[in-house]
Formats: sequence, C-alpha cells, structure tokens
Amino acid sequence: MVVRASLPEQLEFAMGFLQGKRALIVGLANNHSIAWGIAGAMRREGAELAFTYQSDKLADRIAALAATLDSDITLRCDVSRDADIEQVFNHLDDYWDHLDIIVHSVAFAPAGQLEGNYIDDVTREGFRIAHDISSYSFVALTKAARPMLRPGSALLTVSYLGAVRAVPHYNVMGLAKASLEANVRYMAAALGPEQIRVNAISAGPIKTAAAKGISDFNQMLDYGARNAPLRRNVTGEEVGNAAAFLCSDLASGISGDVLYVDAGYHVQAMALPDDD
Ligand code: 0WE
Repeated sequence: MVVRASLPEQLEFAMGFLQGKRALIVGLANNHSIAWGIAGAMRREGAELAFTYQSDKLADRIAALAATLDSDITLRCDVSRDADIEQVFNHLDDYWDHLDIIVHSVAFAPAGQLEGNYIDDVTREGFRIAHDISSYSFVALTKAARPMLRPGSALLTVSYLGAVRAVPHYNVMGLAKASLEANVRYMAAALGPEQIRVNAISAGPIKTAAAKGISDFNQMLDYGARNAPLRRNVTGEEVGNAAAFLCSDLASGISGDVLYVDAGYHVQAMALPDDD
C-alpha cells in the first residue's frame, strides 16, 4: 500500500501498530485485571478483540467490558476443561478465519497454598491445580488454536518474579510460574519454524481481584515502591503497553523470552537505606 499524504493528513489517519490484528484475551475478570490493561492497549493500537470468561456469573460483566472496546465476541471458557477450550475455537471460527494474538493472563492456586511455610503447607492437589490452571492451560489453548494461527502470530502469557526467586508465601505458585516460563521456551521452540512467537511478561505486583485474597499484599506493594529503581509500582496500562509491543510486528525478532515490567525491581539487591 502506497500512502502519500501531507503530515497533518498522515496524523489524521495514523494507524496503530496492531492494526488488522485479531487478538483473543483469556483471563479477564474485571476492570482491575492485568488482562484489561492488555486489552485496552491492544485496542488503542488497532487490534480487534475477543474475550473468554471463566464462568456464567461473569458473562454480563465481560460482555459490557468487551463492548467498551468495540468487541461483541465473548465466550465462556474454564481453562481446566478441554471441552471448553475446544468450544472456544469452534465458536471463534464463526467470526474469524484466523487468529494473530493469544493473551493468556490466568493463574490459580487453591486457598491456603499462598501462605505459610512452603513445605508444611504444599499439597499434592494444590500443586496439581496450580500447575494445571497456571501453566498447562497456556499450551492447551495453543494446541486448540493451532489451526487458526499463521506466520506472524504471537502468543503471550503473564508471569511473576516468584518463578525465579523464592518470594515469601508465593510458594507453589512460584513452581507453577517457573513451569509457565519453561512452557514459553518450549512453545517458542516448537512454533518458531512456523514464524509464531511466544513470550511472557513478568509483571510487578498489581492490585487485582486475585491480589485481594493475599495477606500483606499492601506491604508488598509498599516495599516495591520503596526499593525498585523507579521507586514505584507498575500499572496494568504499563503491562498492557509492553504486551501490545511484544505481540506486534515491532517485536518480530523476539521469541521465547520473559520481559520484566516491574519498575526494575528484579535487578535490585537489598533493601535501600531509609533515606534513599
Ligand atoms: O500470581 C499471583 C497471584 C495469583 C493467584 C492469586 C490467588 C488469590 C485467591 C493465584 N491463586 C489464587 N488463589 C486464590 O484463592 N501474583 C503474582 C500476585 C501475588 O500473589 C502473591 C504474591 C504476589 C505478588 C502471594 C504471595 C506473595 C506474593
């Protein structure tokens, strides 16, 4: 396409860097979700969006949120069920003939697994569920989506520093995120020959609905804001902007990687002195 236009005219027709891309967002629960920050940034850059939601009780809320981003594609999907995952792509196929982007922003460990002493409190069932919902679901979605993916498609998931450091109380979720990050590398290796990219963002702590169930979360936010290089926490919008970039053709040379969007927290060692 040849575009000749004066500068003001070019600005008027300015295209977002995801123009023409179709993105499926998995993991939206409400307007505090990391998935919401990602969806907003992707829509701003021109992507068309579809959403899944976990259960019927979320149906109306997700449809309303989707509508504000010009989407009327919302599909129920409990990622622990293969039949649900299969249904999503059967239905999506009615709207779209291909898929450019999948965002996986899902994690769960059963109540009681994110507190106390790791060894005392971890259970076989807690371990299984955390790994199933938080890691296996990423490749399960990709397996089912594969016929709709094409060269240039990009897959993204959301991880946390607890994957690579022993964060107090993150416990079995840390193992599940380590598995998720390894999943990113193996999926990147498997899909690379088809020019499909797979990456993760490791986000700093953000006050989402999931975070509300975690004791001392506010203390963690304060600690990060005092000790990160940028002296603050990150927002869902900042994670969204990095996600939009990673899933765009601007990131065509990046696959299998974990990009930290955490105000630099992960590079710092030791608490800073009080007067810093
Ligand atoms: O990945 C997470 C938490 C995800 C999460 C949250 C819950 C709360 C409710 C997974 N499963 C559940 N299960 C529930 O029943 N984060 C990165 C946020 C988080 O959680 C922590 C953190 C941080 C940061 C738990 C302990 C320590 C730090």
